[in-house]
Amino acid sequence: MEKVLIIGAGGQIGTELTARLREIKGADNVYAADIHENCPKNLEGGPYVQLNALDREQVRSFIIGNEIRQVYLLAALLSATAEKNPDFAWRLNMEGLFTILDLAKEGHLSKIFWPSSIAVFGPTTPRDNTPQHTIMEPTTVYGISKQAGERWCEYYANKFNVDVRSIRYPGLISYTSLPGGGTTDYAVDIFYQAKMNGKYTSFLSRESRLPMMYMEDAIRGTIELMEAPKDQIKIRSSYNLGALSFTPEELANEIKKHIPDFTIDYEPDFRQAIADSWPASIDDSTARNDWGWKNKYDLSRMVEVMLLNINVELLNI
Ligand code: AKB
Repeated sequence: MEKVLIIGAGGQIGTELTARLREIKGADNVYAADIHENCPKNLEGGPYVQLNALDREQVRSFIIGNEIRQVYLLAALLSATAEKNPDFAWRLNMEGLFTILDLAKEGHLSKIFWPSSIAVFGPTTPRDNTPQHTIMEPTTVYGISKQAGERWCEYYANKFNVDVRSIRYPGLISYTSLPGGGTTDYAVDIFYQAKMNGKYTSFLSRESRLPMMYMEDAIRGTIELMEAPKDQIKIRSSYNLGALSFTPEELANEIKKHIPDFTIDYEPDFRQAIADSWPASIDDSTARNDWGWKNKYDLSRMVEVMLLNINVELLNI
């Protein structure tokens, strides 16, 4: 069993991915890494190491010294936070990637996962059913870093035969940990506010349609992509993955079916411009054809599961 390292394991994707990979591969084979000195509660149950994704030498010596063979590099600043700190966002989102790509090029790693995002698209991209290959002129720091990262992944795959695999994640919705600084975060926040206060003020307008996905689908898709035979992976930049597509108003209406008194109002802020530059829905036929991607959760099932499981105490941790 190849040893796996998840860098940025304490984030929204990382906590669930770590848990699932430990179930599949055995807890001792899956190392969680994050910037915190002590292991966060939700990463207990397997090895944990404090790593700074920007410390190239620290990351290199941990991977080589522990004979890690696969890396999921999740440490990144998301779209809204990145706009507030562009220099750091660019560094964090790019430098760690080169560290990992170089380790794979040198033969230390057999496989890499690196997350991209729908943020690689921009206002000139066709918004509906956005194709795998299309115009990409991102206008956010996050989007620019993800697009550049995609180009480098493809370059290392073509030039040095690096087995790098990637997904352009849409907004991800989950209840086990909170999202951190994205434009799609409203679609998680709304559940906590609905449960605690019965009302929500959305920072996106009522008609802002964005691609979204329930986390269980995202984790399953990520692992299926990583486990697929190498010759099925034809895209080495990043795969479009579609699932849901809804507006804040549509989500609120679905929540009202469970909490009839729930109300929503709208106060768009700087994140509106980011949302306006992104697709409304995604054409994921390439992923479906190449390695069999298929989402399972629709809007009503996702809302049902979220309302059943969210724990408002998570907000105080
Ligand atoms: C964000 O909103 O920044 C992220 C993303 C779509 O990549 N959730």
